[in-house]
Amino acid sequence: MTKSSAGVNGSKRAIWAAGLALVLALAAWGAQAQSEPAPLSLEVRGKIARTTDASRQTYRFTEAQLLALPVHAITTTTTWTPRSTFTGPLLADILKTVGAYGSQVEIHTLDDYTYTIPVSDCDRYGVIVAYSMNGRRLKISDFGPLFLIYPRDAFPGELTGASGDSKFVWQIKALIVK
Ligand SMILES: Nc1nc2c(c(=O)[nH]1)N[C@H]1C(S)=C(S)[C@@H](COP(=O)(O)O)O[C@H]1N2
Ligand SMILES: [Mo]
Repeated sequence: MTKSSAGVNGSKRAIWAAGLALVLALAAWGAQAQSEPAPLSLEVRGKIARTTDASRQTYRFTEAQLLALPVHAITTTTTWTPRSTFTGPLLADILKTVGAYGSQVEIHTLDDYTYTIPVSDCDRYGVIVAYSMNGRRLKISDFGPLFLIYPRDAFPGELTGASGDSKFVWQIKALIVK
């Protein structure tokens, strides 16, 4: 090999190495972004006695506030997940925090699904607003950031089938108390 061709090969290798490093860095960054749990937040409006905004319409929970509520667990199968342990605050504690005085809760999601449940489900089933499944925070692509969980395995007659499934609302962003 002559001196000049070694120099050309060397700089080609350097360009390849730089390209490879860039591709690896982008792949690592992509994997990191994907594994990041979605930040938690929740807006509650409607028949509520306490609010956090200037116009007194909305109680906006921050991630810190949601994580500060007592943590409850429900272990159950759902139509979409094998038997798993879900954790998060009781819906009842969220409603208590905002001073909710209605009888229904209309749930709104990031994918614009809307479903209304009776407040009485809180007492009957101990419904939780889960942010974790088996100790891992729910990603938006995996029912997160917040997933309404009922103890389906404990009430198979009432909570399985199409009418039960519709209560398992994921990607929750807001609650309207009616
Ligand atoms: N965020 C969100 N949650 C949801 C839904 C939805 O479209 N978006 N569909 C609900 C309804 S009506 C049913 S029956 C079940 C079933 O949803 P799937 O058929 O899309 O799996 O999820 C419930 N939870
Ligand atoms: Mo449904």
